[in-house]
Amino acid sequence: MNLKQVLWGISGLLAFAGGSIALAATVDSDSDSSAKKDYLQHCASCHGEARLGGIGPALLPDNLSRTRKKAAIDVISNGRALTQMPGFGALLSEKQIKAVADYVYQPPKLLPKWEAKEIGASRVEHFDQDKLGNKPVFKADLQNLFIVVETGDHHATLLNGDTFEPIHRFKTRFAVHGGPKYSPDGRYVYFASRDGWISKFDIYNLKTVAEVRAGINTRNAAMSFDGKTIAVGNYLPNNMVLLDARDLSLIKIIDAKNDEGKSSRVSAVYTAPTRGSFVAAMKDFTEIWEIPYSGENKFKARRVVLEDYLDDFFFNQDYSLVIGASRPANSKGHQKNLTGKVINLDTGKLVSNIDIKGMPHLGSGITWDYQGTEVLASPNLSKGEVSVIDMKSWKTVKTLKTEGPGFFMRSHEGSKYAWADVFFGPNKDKIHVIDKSTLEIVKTLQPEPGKTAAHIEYTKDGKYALLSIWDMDGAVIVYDAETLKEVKRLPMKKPSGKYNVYNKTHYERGTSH
Ligand code: DHE
Repeated sequence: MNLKQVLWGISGLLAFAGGSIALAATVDSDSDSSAKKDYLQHCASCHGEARLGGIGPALLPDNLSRTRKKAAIDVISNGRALTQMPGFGALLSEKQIKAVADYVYQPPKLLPKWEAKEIGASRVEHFDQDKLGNKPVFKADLQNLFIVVETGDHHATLLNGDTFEPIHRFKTRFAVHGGPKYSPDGRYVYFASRDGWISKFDIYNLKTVAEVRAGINTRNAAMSFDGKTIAVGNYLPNNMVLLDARDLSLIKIIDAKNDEGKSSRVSAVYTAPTRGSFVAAMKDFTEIWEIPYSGENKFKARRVVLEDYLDDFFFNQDYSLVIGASRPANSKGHQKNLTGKVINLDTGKLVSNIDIKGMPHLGSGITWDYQGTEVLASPNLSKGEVSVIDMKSWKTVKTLKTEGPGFFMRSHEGSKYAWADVFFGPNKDKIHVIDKSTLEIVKTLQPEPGKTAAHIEYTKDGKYALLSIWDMDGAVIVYDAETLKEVKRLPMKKPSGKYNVYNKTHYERGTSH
């Protein structure tokens, strides 16, 4: 072990201070540039000397892939509103600020390690869960609660789904992404942040009870059907991390490495409740992996080798098929034109092609019954259309023209409508309402001109649909799902997703799981 490795090891020893982490000193002897000195002097106390994050987010190229350098320079100069990030414009020259930005976009000389030791050291139990009460400290229908993620200032709101009154607002980790996952009884909710933090929140007691950092750059987390295990899919390191849902202690790290020794980023991991397993999508080799969470092969990955890459997918109702957006095996990384494929999850064999071009967002697909068959509707990230596919013949029943590419779709068994947003382009402030029985767009709403309107979630009974106005000065708007009239508007800070306890824990067909 050389000096650098020793120092990386030391940097992984995390000390908790008030729920945030402080990284021990790391020195990279090869680089003593002035930018690095400025970084160590001004940034390291919050972002970690090894740039792995602390009270501020990790500043490694992978973690910054969604932030343009120009925006980063602006944040370093002027600070970030509603966070603890101060501006350094008065302290550092423009040249120094640009050099610090260049520095944080450079890959580190050694890939940071995040193994059992680092995961274990990051874990904290904020409360003794056995000592917390078993009755909610508020009155509401516990099945009709919503968690609303507010990405604007990294908070979440617990919302009463009958009165639409906020019950509690609390801080989350920086940049929570993907759907938070509920325990089967709905008492706990688990959040995953892009920087790898998994936080367990006790809804009954309104407290974050435990946290662990399961990776450095995380995609998402899935909850097992029995509520016992959480699987975390990571880009960095290339692995899946299984955690005990009770205290977030580490069960197992599964390296995403194939037989040839090639390693892959894990695009996403989902639960397949009827199979008692997690299913993970691999970004860098043409495989999907299934990890049973019960039975004799518990936690042993089964590799399903495919012809092409499949990094975003959806399941049929019995979880025997995955319906995915596929990239050819010889393609490199990101590509604009994907094709739809239906794959048998047991054999990895192609069942059917589906006729969707562009970038179908099948992970956001929903299903409903239509004229004696079941159809799947998927938005498209690069084209203004929604595809409706027959799940028996796999033929396209209809392609609906929308006012631009969309991100999310939603419906509910109790509603005759499905909603499709227009997330990208000049019409991002519009949202379409589709009649599920005619497959026609029957209404296009523009709830707040100029501001992105996206992501619907229904109440437990399907009678109301909640929409996000995706803006710092944003809102959650409650619509009567029948009349499509606005019922209430709740101011929120860039609300992204919202998640209804009943719909999620009952795997409602109209929502993501
Ligand atoms: Fe997401 C879910 C991937 C960008 C907001 N997003 C998911 C899931 C995946 C995914 C795999 C399902 C995980 C789950 O819920 O367990 N998202 C990706 C991407 O690959 C992409 C395009 C690029 C990236 O950098 O990751 C991407 N996503 C975004 C955003 O830019 C969004 C709009 C804002 C943000 O928070 O980063 C965004 N993604 C969301 C939301 C969900 C989500 C709100 C949960 C949807 C749900 O209702 O379940």
